[in-house]
Amino acid sequence: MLGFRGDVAVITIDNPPVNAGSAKVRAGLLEALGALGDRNGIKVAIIIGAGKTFMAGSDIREFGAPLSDPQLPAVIAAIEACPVPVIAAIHGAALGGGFELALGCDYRIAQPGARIGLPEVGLGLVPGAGGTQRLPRLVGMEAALELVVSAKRIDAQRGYDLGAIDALSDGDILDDALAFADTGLAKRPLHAMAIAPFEHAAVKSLSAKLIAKAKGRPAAEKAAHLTLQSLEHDLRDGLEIERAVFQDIRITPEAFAYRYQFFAERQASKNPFDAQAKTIAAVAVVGLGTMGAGIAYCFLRAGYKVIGIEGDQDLLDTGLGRIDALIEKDIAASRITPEAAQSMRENLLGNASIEAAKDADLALEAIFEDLAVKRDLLGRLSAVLSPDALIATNTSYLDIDAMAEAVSHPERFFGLHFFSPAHIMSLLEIVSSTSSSAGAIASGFAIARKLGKQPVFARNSYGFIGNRIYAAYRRQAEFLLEDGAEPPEIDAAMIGFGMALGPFAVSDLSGLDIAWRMRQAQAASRDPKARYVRIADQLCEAGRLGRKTGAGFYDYPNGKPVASPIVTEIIDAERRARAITPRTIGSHEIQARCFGAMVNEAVLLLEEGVALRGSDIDVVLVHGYGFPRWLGGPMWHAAHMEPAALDSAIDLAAQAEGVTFRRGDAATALATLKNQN
Ligand code: T1G
Repeated sequence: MLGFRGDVAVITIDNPPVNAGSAKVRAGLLEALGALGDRNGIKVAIIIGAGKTFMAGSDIREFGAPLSDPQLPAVIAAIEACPVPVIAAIHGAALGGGFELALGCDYRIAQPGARIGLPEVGLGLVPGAGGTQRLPRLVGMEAALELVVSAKRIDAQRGYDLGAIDALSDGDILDDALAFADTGLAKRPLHAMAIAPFEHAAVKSLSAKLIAKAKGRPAAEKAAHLTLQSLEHDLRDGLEIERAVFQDIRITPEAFAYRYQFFAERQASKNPFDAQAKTIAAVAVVGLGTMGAGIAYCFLRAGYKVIGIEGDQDLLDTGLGRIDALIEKDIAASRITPEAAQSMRENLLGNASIEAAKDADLALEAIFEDLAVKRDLLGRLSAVLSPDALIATNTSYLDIDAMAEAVSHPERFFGLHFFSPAHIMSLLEIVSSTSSSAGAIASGFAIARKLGKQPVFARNSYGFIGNRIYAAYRRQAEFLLEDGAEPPEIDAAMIGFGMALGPFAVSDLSGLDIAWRMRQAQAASRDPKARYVRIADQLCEAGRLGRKTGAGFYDYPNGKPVASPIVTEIIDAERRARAITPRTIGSHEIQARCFGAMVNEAVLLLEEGVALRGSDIDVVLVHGYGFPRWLGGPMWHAAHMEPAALDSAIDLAAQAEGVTFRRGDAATALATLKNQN
């Protein structure tokens, strides 16, 4: 949309909700720029976004198919060719192609909190419209590399400090851009700028560090190379090389998987019920252990009032100390300002009695994972709270229908399953009991949004979505132990698959006792015919609970994990007791069996209605369990595997489990995903 304010042209991008740079937007921009040439007396042009943001980037939905003209580089070239200086007036976000469009302008003015950056590598892409070529000319090679390869977003204030933003606007962005336009601007295209001199060795090591941090993914490597290469080409050649790399990489399976996850996250974030969320201002968190303190901190950071409750004064003091330590840590890391910390402290009350919860809009329990203890607390809590206050449990696997029986007005009770560490992990399972109301679940989704968490809806099931799939994966890893593989081999194979950590390293990190308690709780109902591995139980009985006790599946002589002869002896003894002749098991079989176990459990969760959709399961596994994002998630990866390879993986896992897997309707579930772009 082209308008005029005196001798200033104002071009407005208007494509709700985030002004994604669709084909229509690109055509509109080109038309508006073309019209400028026919208009006399115009001395400056401003490009601005309508609604809440400048331009969120190119339209990701277009990347799976041939891109229609005009493509973004052509629009940016038209900006650089525009006879008058062009100002990008940025509010909200200028990301990816949005930021590249702004880099094509002669000047950039922004609101200090506006977000800028090149997130492409985080989508398995490289910037495709000049980001790797223009940014080094503006901010220097090191800062450009950091932004391109890390895909991180920065606020415009930081952009201003780096030289990417010319002026900051603390008022109306258009008014301030008009004022800026009146300061005698001249054309200043970036292609005329040279890249400031830099220390080559330092830049090369920075590049290597950034690529390693991105797990060496192809997009990170290519983006780093393109950025470094900007030094060797004039801008025109560099742009052509960059565009060619972008066109190739955007249709790779990895890029498809990343885009799938992007949209899966947003779909999972939508409240599945059409109901009003309750307004929540004050939250009582009962139980301030590691999890409870982290959860309380999440609520404080999001601006809620928090009543921290523990069983006695000592426990309360310790719990409040944990919260304070989290505040101090974030101040030290400049993640929060001292002023924000102060208001958090003012919003935090501690009390050793659950009576203090009486005015809370939501009470959340994060106490010991024992059903009887939780039921007792929930009964007492529901008597203290007002009848319309919500009650949530942070249990990670216990039966929330059994808990709901202890709650008066059980429709207000639901699960808010945080992942440890609660203040860092993004995933939040919103769990419905059979009596949870739509309003309670809607409130859970509203809380997740305010906490900046990634919500996924789940119905009640042992372990909900994530822990149930992870338990199947861990069982399979333990079968592999009995069959002949060693912990380091299994962990290495699963890291080779792409998991952030191997299953035994995870057990040692999170503590073997958590799963041990889960198994003990299940003992009575366990299928006697099902294969059951006792190795982990024996480690727990021997006090080897993981890193926190200095030993688990591994020894930690100097804090580093090493294979343990004690564990080897326990494994050998179990093999003998089972009359299993250990055999060498290759990484391919390890990966296939572990993956097959995950997929089978995932499909069963869909069949049972515990998960609403396969993509939700993928969001859970990527956000909560370190499943490689570049594979999209277990369901997406399964949907795109060779069918024979998938069948073999599930069959291998089933044979090892010793029961016939209810394979579930894998074909339907996976076919649905396969057709998603
Ligand atoms: N393309 C298409 N749809 C998009 C989109 C995009 N770039 N960004 C958001 N949406 C949709 C999203 O799916 C959702 O749809 C709705 O907009 C609101 O999004 C050539 C190659 C800007 C910070 O990576 O980070 O440019 O669910 O819920 O919380 O070099 O959207 O409502 O149907 O996230 O207010 C680079 C991605 C692209 C930025 C706003 N850009 N977007 O957050 O809203 S690649 C990005 C975001 C590129 C060039 C390269 C966020 C946001 P629906 P939302 P939000």
